Formats: sequence, structure tokens, C-alpha cells
Amino acid sequence: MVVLSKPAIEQFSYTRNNKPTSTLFTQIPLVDLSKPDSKHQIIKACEELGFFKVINHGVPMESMSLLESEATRFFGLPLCEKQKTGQPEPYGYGNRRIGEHGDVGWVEYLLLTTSQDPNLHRFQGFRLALSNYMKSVKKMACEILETMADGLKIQPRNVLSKLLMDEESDSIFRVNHYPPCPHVQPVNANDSNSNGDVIGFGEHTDPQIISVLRSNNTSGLQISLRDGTWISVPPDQNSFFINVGDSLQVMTNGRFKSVKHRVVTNSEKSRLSMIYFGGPPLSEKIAPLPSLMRGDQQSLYKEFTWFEYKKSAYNSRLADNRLIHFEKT
Ligand code: GA4
Repeated sequence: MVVLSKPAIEQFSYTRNNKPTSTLFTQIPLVDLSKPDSKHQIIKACEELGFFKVINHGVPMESMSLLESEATRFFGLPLCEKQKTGQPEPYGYGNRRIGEHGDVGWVEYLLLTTSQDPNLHRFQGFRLALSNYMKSVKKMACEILETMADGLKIQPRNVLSKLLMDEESDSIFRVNHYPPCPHVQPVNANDSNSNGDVIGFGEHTDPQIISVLRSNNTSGLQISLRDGTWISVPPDQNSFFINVGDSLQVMTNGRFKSVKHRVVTNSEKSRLSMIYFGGPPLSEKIAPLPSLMRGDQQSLYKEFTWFEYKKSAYNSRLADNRLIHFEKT
């Protein structure tokens, strides 16, 4: 990333403290995938928060650290080299601009599909590390979705995971690099709502089914509780963090909630995160799973395909409530 000059920082947004970051200690739900009761813990976490951390996940540590070092090397290259991987339309290398509708963040990133070979021909090491990592992370995401199906007592247990396993699965991979960002006085000094934390990636929910995030040991990720307070997620480079996406909210007819999250920058250390977004095939109908519907229970949502939802999501701003357009009135 190019070093940003001081005035340029002014275009970035700051966190607001009208809904303060919680000072109460709220524990992030922890799921040990090797334990037989992990299915109950997953359900509880998805219902209460839409977010949890997993340990004993089976992804080899070497594959996590190898990808981290390859990605760090990539982001350390001159801007013109990184840009050769293509503009994010929507896939490729992006810098500060997120999406197509004016969102910006103190971040640079690589956005890739998981189905096509990434445009990283000149970065063989990176490409190989990525492909190994993605294989294990996808396997783990499927295992979590199968354990989730067990916890929901629905059959077949691959009812969710098969959408990620499908050859046509529209899954995405993202590597984000947040360079250290100086804490400056907010542009509007009279803005008492601003506490000076520059936004790395603005608040949003993920449109897909499930997201699997791993970061280095730098803090920054925050999740929103139901009451709107933000809590900081302590980093843990050996674990994964799982987000419920909008599609899973719909498939559980609102029983699970997609979690609103954001990243604030760190003034001293850079943060590197890698996220697998597990999505269904474009033609897949996103609707409550029939086996979850009791008696004459009605869907809270209109009928739509993943293609329709994705199109609408990509036309929205990051912080928009995207599901609202698909709720039955
Ligand atoms: C959020 C989740 C994923 O990072 C992503 C993002 C996508 C992008 O960066 O291009 C979007 C965002 C995400 C949702 C709303 C639209 C599209 C930026 C944006 C403003 C890759 C995705 O699938 O949706």
C-alpha cells in the first residue's frame, strides 16, 4: 500500500461512540470442534451472536502461516506490481475503495473466486499456498455446516455443506491488509461522537452462507451485539472466527442472525486477515430449509435466488441492511 499522506486520511470515517464499544467483558463463544457437544455450542452461538471462534479445526498451522507470509510479501511489493493482478471488478487487487458505491477503508486487499485459478501467475508461491489453504478451510467450513445440521436435527447432514461442495458454488476468498494507521484528530473537531479510530473496513454483514476468518495477531475486528454496542474480538492467529451470513439467516428463517462486524485500524501494527466466504451456486434458491419449518410456519422472506441477492448486495453500500428488501411485509 502506498503511504498515505496526512490530508488523505481525512476522507476516512471514524468510529462513533454514540453506541460505545462495550467495556463489559463479553466472551466470544468458543467451539472445540473435537468435542461431541460442539453441535450445541454452534447452535447457541449462531442464535445469540451469529459469531464464534473455533479451535481443533484441523487446518494445518503451516498452511496458515505460509499463506500469511506469502500475502505479507505480496502486499510489500510496489503498488504497480500489485495492480498487475487486475482491478477489483469485482476480483483483483483493491486499495481503499470497497465495492462500487463510494465505500472506502484504510485497507488494501485481494479478492478472488475460489473456482477459477487466481490471476497470480507471477506469484507461484502465493498461488500454491492459497490453493492448499483454501482446500483445508473449505473442508473445515463444510464440517462446521454438517455439525450445524446435526445440532438443528435436520437431514441429510450435508443439506448446507453441499452448497459449498457444489462445482458451481459461488465462493470467494479475500486477503485484507490493514497498514498501521496514525490516530489523528477527527476532521470535525466538534464531532463529539467520534473517538478517532479510523475505519479499516466499515460495518456490514456478509451476504453469503458462512464466512471463515483467520488473522494475524493484530486486533481490529469488532462485532456488534444485538443492542448495537460493539465488542472487540481479541485476535488469535491459531484459531478461526466464523460469521453467520445473510443467506444462512434466511435458510434458518431468522433463527440464526448474520452478524454485523467491522475492522478498526491499529496505530502500531499491520493487520492481515484472510477470509473464505462460502456461497451457494448462483441459481440456488435461498429460502428457509423445509425441514426446519414447523406446522404452518411461514417464511419471513420473499423467494429469491443467490444470483438475485448477490446482484442486489453489490448494488448496495457496505452498511446497508440488504435483507430488508427481501423480507415479507
Ligand atoms: C462484504 C463481504 C465480502 O467481503 C464481499 C464484499 C463486497 C466487495 O468487497 O466487493 C461488497 C460487500 C461484501 C457487501 C456489499 C457490497 C459488496 C462491498 C460492497 C459495498 C466480497 C461480499 O461478497 O460482499
